[in-house]
Amino acid sequence: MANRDNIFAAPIEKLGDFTFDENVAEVFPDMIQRSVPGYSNIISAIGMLAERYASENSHVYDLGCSLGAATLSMRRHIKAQNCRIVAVDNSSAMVERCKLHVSAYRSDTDVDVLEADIREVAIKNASVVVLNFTLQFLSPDDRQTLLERIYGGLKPGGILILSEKYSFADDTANELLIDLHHDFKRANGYSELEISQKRSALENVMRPDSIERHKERLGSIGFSSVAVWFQCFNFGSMFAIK
Ligand code: GEK
Repeated sequence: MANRDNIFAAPIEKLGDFTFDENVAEVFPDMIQRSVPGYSNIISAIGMLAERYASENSHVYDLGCSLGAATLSMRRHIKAQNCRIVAVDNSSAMVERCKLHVSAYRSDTDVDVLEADIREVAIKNASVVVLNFTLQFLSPDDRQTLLERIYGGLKPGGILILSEKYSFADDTANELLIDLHHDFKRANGYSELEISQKRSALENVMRPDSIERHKERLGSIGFSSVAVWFQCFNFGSMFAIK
């Protein structure tokens, strides 16, 4: 069974910014499952989309792979021959564990797990690129540059799957969706203290964009078909096809 996330359960005197360290990696499956509405559905659908879009002799990227949930889902589904999955994360604690998960099963699809910054990793010959709740941790300029590089590295007809927490321009809608997300966390056993401490820790490291902003940016970079295929409260996932 996954270790339970109680990182923010006791009062923390000096609450620093959230980091993906050893403590977080240890409880990550439980944390993300209880914090991100629809996470398991998204992971399953990433596998389904990879099955459709991964093409022979191409690369499939999982950028900000954490423990490799999307990588493993894609590897289970990909039928194309000679496809290589490249899973990247800059947290050594995550990468170490991800490598163990990946090596636990054999598969015809090879996986490279790299400890690297996704802003620096070369993206080429890609049929599928996954950014599953990772882009939101980059600065606005870095978001733009990375998406441009992904577009450049995708083969024509290739797909980007981009899952994010969203903000909403309408204040009432924004507050309601944030409240519903907090209800979701309460229902999953998080206390008021855990919810508020996590919110403060994330404040400086995660600044969500609106769905409109995402669509506008992807469109201006050149992606042709952009659509939200999943949304629950202020979390969702879109695809963008080159
Ligand atoms: C999943 N996709 O389970 N370079 C590399 N990795 C980074 C960078 C960066 N610049 N910035 C953040 N990360 C996963 C979940 S979690 C989402 C992704 C969350 C990594 C960071 O180390 C962490 O592992 C991941 O992005 C974000 O499908 O915790 O909300």
